[in-house]
Amino acid sequence: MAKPVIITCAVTGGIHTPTMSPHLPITPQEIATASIEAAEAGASIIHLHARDPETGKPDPRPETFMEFLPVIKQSTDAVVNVSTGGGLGMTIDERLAAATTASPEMASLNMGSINFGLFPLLDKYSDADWKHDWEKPFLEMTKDFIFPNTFASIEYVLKNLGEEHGTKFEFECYDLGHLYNLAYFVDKGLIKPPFFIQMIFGIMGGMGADPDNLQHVHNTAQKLFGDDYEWSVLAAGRHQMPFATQSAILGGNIRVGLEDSLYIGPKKLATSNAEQVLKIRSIIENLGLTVATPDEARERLALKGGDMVKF
Ligand code: KMH
Ligand code: ZN
Repeated sequence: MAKPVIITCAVTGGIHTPTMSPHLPITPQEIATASIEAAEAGASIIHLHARDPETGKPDPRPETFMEFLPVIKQSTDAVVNVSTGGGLGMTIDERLAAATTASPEMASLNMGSINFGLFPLLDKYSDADWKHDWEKPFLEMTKDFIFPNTFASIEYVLKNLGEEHGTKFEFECYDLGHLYNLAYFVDKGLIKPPFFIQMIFGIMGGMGADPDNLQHVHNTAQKLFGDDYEWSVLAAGRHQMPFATQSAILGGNIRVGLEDSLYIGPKKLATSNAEQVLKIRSIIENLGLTVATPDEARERLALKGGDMVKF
């Protein structure tokens, strides 16, 4: 029988800016509410970044995370996943600070360095549109920017967060080579099964959103890791729902949320994260599949448990 589908919802991220959607959660209260609604809609994992409440800029400060992490924990049973990707331009220690403070059940870990190009988004807006001064320069600088995730920094996170805190990872793979980077750390014994691979499509600088790419990455993961892993798919923008559906059909898990796409349909902004969760949930259930509960996700991913976190 097909395994229940684990839905991750990434509620705000560090890619989109406040001008792009009035529905993007910014303040701790908005992030908490969006997370609780997404969990109620069927997400078993909530992937979290923080933002400066005044400007909406990605914010690495543990104290900002601590304004919403306990609220989410007290109101839902969902697995809390703290990003170590942070916001483009942060140092590795800034990116790690919230997760090492909160000691969550899960955290993201980006498995290779890539050009991370957000600058094409600039074409959609004119100078009069920007709500905050930082938005335009932030998008512009990504034309000459590498998102650094070296072997040394990956090892640093595996040791200082994985080994020290028992936190398990959402391994973010934007390219085929990132699976081989992961395999290196598996061979070294620094990553132990079962591990959770997030295959990412449609980020400029990473793999394009072509269904053949998804099939090939999955085939490669199968050869490298056999039964040792769980896998999930996210695709950016308009590719979000089709790729999530393809993953569910192939036996994988899925990620949605406003971090990955601001839309619910062609030219139609999603009004909440829960709207996207409900949409993919309905597709999953119409395919004759079921949605995993947080405890099913915990068991399959061998997580330490919601009572072992520091928030
Ligand atoms: N923004 C996604 C493309 C992270 O937070 O570590 C990947 C991501 C990175 O979620
Ligand atoms: Zn993220």
